[in-house]
Amino acid sequence: MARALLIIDFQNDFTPGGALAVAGGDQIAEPIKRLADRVDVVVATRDWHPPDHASFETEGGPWPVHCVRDTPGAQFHPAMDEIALEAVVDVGRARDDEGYSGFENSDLARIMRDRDVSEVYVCGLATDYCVRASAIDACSEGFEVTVVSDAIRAVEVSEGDGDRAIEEMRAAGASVADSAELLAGTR
Ligand code: VGL
Ligand code: ZN
Repeated sequence: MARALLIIDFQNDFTPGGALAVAGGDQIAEPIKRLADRVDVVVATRDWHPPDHASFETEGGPWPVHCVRDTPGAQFHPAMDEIALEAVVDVGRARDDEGYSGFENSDLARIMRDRDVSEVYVCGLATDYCVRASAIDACSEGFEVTVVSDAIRAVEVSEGDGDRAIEEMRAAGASVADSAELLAGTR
Protein backbone atom coordinates (compact mmCIF):
# COMPACT_ATOMS: atom_id res chain seq x y z
CA MET A 1 0.00 0.00 0.00
CA ALA A 2 1.35 3.40 -0.98
CA ARG A 3 1.10 6.89 0.43
CA ALA A 4 0.47 9.86 -1.87
CA LEU A 5 0.89 13.60 -1.57
CA LEU A 6 -1.88 15.38 -3.47
CA ILE A 7 -0.90 19.00 -4.21
CA ILE A 8 -3.93 21.08 -5.14
CA ASP A 9 -3.61 24.08 -7.51
CA PHE A 10 -0.26 25.46 -6.37
CA GLN A 11 -0.31 27.87 -9.32
CA ASN A 12 0.81 31.44 -9.96
CA ASP A 13 -2.70 32.90 -10.03
CA PHE A 14 -3.38 31.64 -6.48
CA THR A 15 -0.13 33.00 -5.03
CA PRO A 16 0.77 36.63 -4.21
CA GLY A 17 0.73 38.73 -7.39
CA GLY A 18 -1.71 36.38 -9.10
CA ALA A 19 -5.23 37.04 -10.37
CA LEU A 20 -6.90 35.27 -7.43
CA ALA A 21 -4.11 35.53 -4.89
CA VAL A 22 -4.53 33.64 -1.62
CA ALA A 23 -2.81 35.35 1.34
CA GLY A 24 0.34 33.42 2.23
CA GLY A 25 -0.20 31.10 -0.71
CA ASP A 26 3.53 30.92 -1.39
CA GLN A 27 4.31 29.93 2.21
CA ILE A 28 3.15 26.37 1.64
CA ALA A 29 6.22 25.65 -0.49
CA GLU A 30 8.56 24.44 2.26
CA PRO A 31 6.28 21.91 3.98
CA ILE A 32 5.18 20.63 0.57
CA LYS A 33 8.77 20.10 -0.57
CA ARG A 34 9.66 18.26 2.64
CA LEU A 35 6.64 15.98 2.39
CA ALA A 36 7.19 15.30 -1.31
CA ASP A 37 10.53 13.67 -0.44
CA ARG A 38 8.88 11.30 1.99
CA VAL A 39 5.90 9.84 0.14
CA ASP A 40 5.66 7.16 -2.52
CA VAL A 41 3.66 9.13 -5.08
CA VAL A 42 3.25 12.87 -5.73
CA VAL A 43 0.31 14.04 -7.84
CA ALA A 44 -0.62 17.67 -8.52
CA THR A 45 -3.80 19.23 -9.83
CA ARG A 46 -4.09 22.41 -11.88
CA ASP A 47 -7.09 24.69 -12.18
CA TRP A 48 -7.16 24.83 -15.99
CA HIS A 49 -9.96 26.92 -17.39
CA PRO A 50 -11.06 27.94 -20.89
CA PRO A 51 -11.09 31.75 -21.43
CA ASP A 52 -14.89 31.80 -21.06
CA HIS A 53 -15.17 29.63 -17.93
CA ALA A 54 -18.57 30.01 -16.23
CA SER A 55 -16.94 30.88 -12.88
CA PHE A 56 -15.45 34.12 -14.25
CA GLU A 57 -16.99 37.51 -13.43
CA THR A 58 -16.88 38.24 -17.17
CA GLU A 59 -19.35 35.34 -17.60
CA GLY A 60 -21.52 36.19 -14.60
CA GLY A 61 -19.60 33.99 -12.15
CA PRO A 62 -18.06 34.76 -8.76
CA TRP A 63 -14.32 34.90 -9.58
CA PRO A 64 -11.94 37.17 -11.44
CA VAL A 65 -10.52 35.59 -14.58
CA HIS A 66 -7.86 33.13 -13.34
CA CYS A 67 -5.92 30.05 -14.39
CA VAL A 68 -6.78 30.34 -18.06
CA ARG A 69 -5.20 27.27 -19.66
CA ASP A 70 -1.72 27.76 -21.15
CA THR A 71 -1.26 31.24 -19.63
CA PRO A 72 1.47 32.19 -17.10
CA GLY A 73 -1.11 32.48 -14.30
CA ALA A 74 -2.06 28.85 -14.80
CA GLN A 75 1.52 27.59 -14.57
CA PHE A 76 2.68 25.97 -11.37
CA HIS A 77 4.31 28.23 -8.77
CA PRO A 78 8.12 28.15 -9.29
CA ALA A 79 8.60 26.13 -6.07
CA MET A 80 6.98 23.23 -7.89
CA ASP A 81 10.07 22.98 -10.15
CA GLU A 82 11.83 21.22 -7.30
CA ILE A 83 9.17 18.55 -6.92
CA ALA A 84 9.10 15.40 -9.02
CA LEU A 85 5.50 14.79 -10.03
CA GLU A 86 4.17 11.39 -10.95
CA ALA A 87 1.11 12.89 -12.63
CA VAL A 88 -0.66 16.20 -13.26
CA VAL A 89 -4.44 16.35 -13.34
CA ASP A 90 -6.20 19.36 -14.91
CA VAL A 91 -9.69 20.29 -13.71
CA GLY A 92 -12.32 22.87 -14.60
CA ARG A 93 -11.46 22.30 -18.25
CA ALA A 94 -14.99 22.58 -19.62
CA ARG A 95 -16.84 25.89 -19.50
CA ASP A 96 -19.40 24.54 -17.03
CA ASP A 97 -17.21 22.19 -14.95
CA GLU A 98 -17.12 23.66 -11.46
CA GLY A 99 -13.61 22.28 -11.21
CA TYR A 100 -13.20 22.54 -7.46
CA SER A 101 -12.50 18.85 -6.90
CA GLY A 102 -9.49 17.16 -8.44
CA PHE A 103 -11.71 14.09 -8.81
CA GLU A 104 -14.34 15.83 -10.98
CA ASN A 105 -14.23 14.51 -14.57
CA SER A 106 -10.63 13.40 -14.13
CA ASP A 107 -8.45 10.29 -13.90
CA LEU A 108 -7.28 11.09 -10.38
CA ALA A 109 -8.94 8.16 -8.59
CA ARG A 110 -7.65 5.73 -11.21
CA ILE A 111 -4.12 7.21 -11.05
CA MET A 112 -4.11 6.65 -7.28
CA ARG A 113 -5.51 3.11 -7.47
CA ASP A 114 -3.11 2.10 -10.25
CA ARG A 115 -0.27 3.02 -7.87
CA ASP A 116 -1.83 1.11 -4.97
CA VAL A 117 -2.39 4.31 -2.97
CA SER A 118 -4.42 3.92 0.21
CA GLU A 119 -3.37 7.00 2.14
CA VAL A 120 -3.48 10.57 0.77
CA TYR A 121 -1.95 13.71 2.29
CA VAL A 122 -3.86 16.69 0.86
CA CYS A 123 -2.25 20.15 0.63
CA GLY A 124 -2.33 23.23 -1.63
CA LEU A 125 -4.76 26.01 -2.52
CA ALA A 126 -7.31 26.97 -1.59
CA THR A 127 -8.48 25.44 1.69
CA ASP A 128 -12.08 26.63 1.32
CA TYR A 129 -12.55 25.59 -2.34
CA CYS A 130 -10.41 23.10 -4.18
CA VAL A 131 -8.64 21.59 -1.16
CA ARG A 132 -11.99 21.17 0.60
CA ALA A 133 -13.73 19.59 -2.40
CA SER A 134 -10.79 17.33 -3.24
CA ALA A 135 -10.32 16.09 0.33
CA ILE A 136 -14.03 15.35 0.73
CA ASP A 137 -14.10 13.45 -2.59
CA ALA A 138 -10.93 11.55 -1.62
CA CYS A 139 -12.75 10.38 1.51
CA SER A 140 -15.76 9.31 -0.61
CA GLU A 141 -13.41 7.42 -2.93
CA GLY A 142 -12.28 5.38 0.07
CA PHE A 143 -8.83 6.84 0.66
CA GLU A 144 -7.49 7.50 4.14
CA VAL A 145 -7.14 11.28 4.01
CA THR A 146 -4.97 13.63 6.07
CA VAL A 147 -5.16 17.39 5.44
CA VAL A 148 -1.78 19.04 6.03
CA SER A 149 -2.68 22.08 8.13
CA ASP A 150 0.47 24.14 7.48
CA ALA A 151 0.50 23.40 3.73
CA ILE A 152 -2.89 24.94 2.88
CA ARG A 153 -4.21 28.52 2.77
CA ALA A 154 -7.76 29.84 2.43
CA VAL A 155 -9.31 32.49 0.16
CA GLU A 156 -11.64 33.60 3.00
CA VAL A 157 -14.28 35.42 0.93
CA SER A 158 -16.03 35.44 4.32
CA GLU A 159 -14.00 35.37 7.49
CA GLY A 160 -13.93 31.88 8.99
CA ASP A 161 -14.36 30.05 5.66
CA GLY A 162 -11.01 28.32 6.12
CA ASP A 163 -11.87 27.01 9.58
CA ARG A 164 -15.32 25.94 8.43
CA ALA A 165 -13.78 24.06 5.50
CA ILE A 166 -11.46 22.22 7.89
CA GLU A 167 -14.46 21.18 10.00
CA GLU A 168 -16.28 19.96 6.87
CA MET A 169 -13.26 17.91 5.80
CA ARG A 170 -13.08 16.37 9.29
CA ALA A 171 -16.81 15.61 9.18
CA ALA A 172 -16.25 13.78 5.87
CA GLY A 173 -13.66 11.57 7.57
CA ALA A 174 -10.38 13.40 6.99
CA SER A 175 -7.73 13.75 9.69
CA VAL A 176 -5.83 17.01 10.10
CA ALA A 177 -2.12 17.13 11.01
CA ASP A 178 0.77 19.48 10.42
CA SER A 179 3.77 18.53 8.31
CA ALA A 180 6.07 18.21 11.34
CA GLU A 181 3.78 15.57 12.86
CA LEU A 182 3.62 13.70 9.56
CA LEU A 183 7.37 13.86 9.03
CA ALA A 184 8.01 12.68 12.60
CA GLY A 185 5.65 9.78 12.04
CA THR A 186 3.64 10.77 15.09
CA ARG A 187 0.44 10.64 13.04
C1 VGL B 1 -10.10 27.65 -6.68
C2 VGL B 1 -11.58 29.40 -6.76
C3 VGL B 1 -11.72 29.24 -8.11
C4 VGL B 1 -9.18 26.79 -5.86
C5 VGL B 1 -10.22 27.48 -8.04
O1 VGL B 1 -8.19 26.26 -6.41
O2 VGL B 1 -9.43 26.65 -4.65
N1 VGL B 1 -10.78 28.60 -6.04
N2 VGL B 1 -11.03 28.29 -8.74
ZN1 ZN C 1 -10.93 28.18 -10.84
